[in-house]
Amino acid sequence: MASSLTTFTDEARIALDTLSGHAAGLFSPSLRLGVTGLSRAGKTVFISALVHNLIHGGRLPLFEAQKSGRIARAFLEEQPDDAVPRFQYEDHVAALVNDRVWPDSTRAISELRLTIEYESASGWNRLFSAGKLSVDIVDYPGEWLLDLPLLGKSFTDFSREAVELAALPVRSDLSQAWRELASAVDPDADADEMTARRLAESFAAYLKACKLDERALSTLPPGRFLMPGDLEGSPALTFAPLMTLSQGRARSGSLQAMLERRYEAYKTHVVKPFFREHIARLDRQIVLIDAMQALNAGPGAMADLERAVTEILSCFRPGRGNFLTDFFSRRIDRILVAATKADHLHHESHDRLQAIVRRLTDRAVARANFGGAAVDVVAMAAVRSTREGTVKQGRETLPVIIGTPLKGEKINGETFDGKTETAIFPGDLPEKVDAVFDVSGSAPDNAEPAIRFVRFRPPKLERTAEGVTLSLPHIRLDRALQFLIGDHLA
Ligand SMILES: Nc1nc2c(ncn2[C@@H]2O[C@H](COP(=O)(O)OP(=O)(O)OP(=O)(O)O)[C@@H](O)[C@H]2O)c(=O)[nH]1
Ligand SMILES: [Mg+2]
Repeated sequence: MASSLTTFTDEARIALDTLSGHAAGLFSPSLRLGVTGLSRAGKTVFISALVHNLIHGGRLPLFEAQKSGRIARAFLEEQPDDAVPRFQYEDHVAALVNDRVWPDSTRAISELRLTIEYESASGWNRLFSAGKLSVDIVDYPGEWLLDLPLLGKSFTDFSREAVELAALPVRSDLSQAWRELASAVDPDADADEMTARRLAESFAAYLKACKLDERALSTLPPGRFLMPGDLEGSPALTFAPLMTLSQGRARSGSLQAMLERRYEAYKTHVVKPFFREHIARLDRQIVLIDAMQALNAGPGAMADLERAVTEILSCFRPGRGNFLTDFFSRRIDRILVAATKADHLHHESHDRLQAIVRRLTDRAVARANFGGAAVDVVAMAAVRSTREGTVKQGRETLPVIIGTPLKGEKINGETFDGKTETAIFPGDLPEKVDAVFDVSGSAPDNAEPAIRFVRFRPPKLERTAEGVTLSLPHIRLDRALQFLIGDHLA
């Protein structure tokens, strides 16, 4: 009798919670939008440009609600999560608009609430909805996401995989110092803090080296070794995989036992809470990729990028039987894979870039154990730093892009001062998509890059006759917005 009573109250409480959650949802519907990508992919610039364009009524012809004049107002509100740092929108926009410099790198999670007041397109919805949507935008490093697969791996699995990957030809030179150190370590020796620290530091140095520009290799876990956030130096980060493992269970008090415990602590105190508190609550997700850098580095780097996208996708919408499924409280129903920085190409190449991203994403979707969500791709520039023109060369007319290269950028031996505008012929992307994925084919990794890549300063914003600054120019940001939130403003 007593036990059925408890069951009843429990159930009632859950039902009540659901009901009140529902009611709260009715009065102020909200949508959690995750923005991720590996470091320097363009997350901060994307969020700043998205918010700036919505608040300032930017030109967004492909964003239906804006185009049809149904958006009354968009403004920032206090975010719902008190423990998460706020996305410093004002600072980032000031850098972009006033100083014409790119915002500083951000190394942790942050959040911003943007509320949109709109008029529904259908009379029925107008009657029943408040015409208000709060979008909670969450910016977090892709490096942290790539940690999720660790939840399903023991310290032994983790060590074995790390050792295998480190020995691959693409990584063996970078990992040599760590491998030498690790092979001299006896897992059964007494636990020693200094040994643990030396191993962790050496392993982290190897992971960092993989990220160097010319290698352009994607990330390996543990993600916090590259992006420690506020955990730098803590015991949960002072571990490393072991080269040799003792047979059976590690002796209590041994080095292996210590590292194993810390690896488990990393999972418990870092990976799990991050997943539960942030990823599991998302409704929509955009994954930013720097396809241009990978394209320039060759088919090997493209294959590596494809692997990273595969891993990222399989974290979001795990298929049945995956250990991650249990953690999700909501279901992500739309994912956009976006290649940013398309303003480095002439518009004739934008569709080609999009076709390349589509191919990469299709292959990743097919390989990931993945079900259910709608996936789309876009080639865009959240902030367009160039305009287009043509240059006559002999009889030929070449399409060029015009912008102000950053101070110190070089092209053909010329070094730029950060003030002078320059026209650059960026080169074309190959018409045939296959060519950029063909590892065996004609294009070796050290071939001349397809695109001439110069980094430009953010654009100078036009002002109206009344002196009002216009919103930040972009390429296809509106298409991204339509896919990510458009249906919630219908
Ligand atoms: N031309 C152009 N460059 C861009 C664009 N978006 C990003 N960039 C460049 O890419 C760099 C990185 O962009 P961020 O937005 O800071 O990237 P992030 O993903 O937030 O990087 P972390 O905070 O370091 O993880 C910028 O400093 C710009 O140089 C864009 O739309 N156009
Ligand atoms: Mg950032």
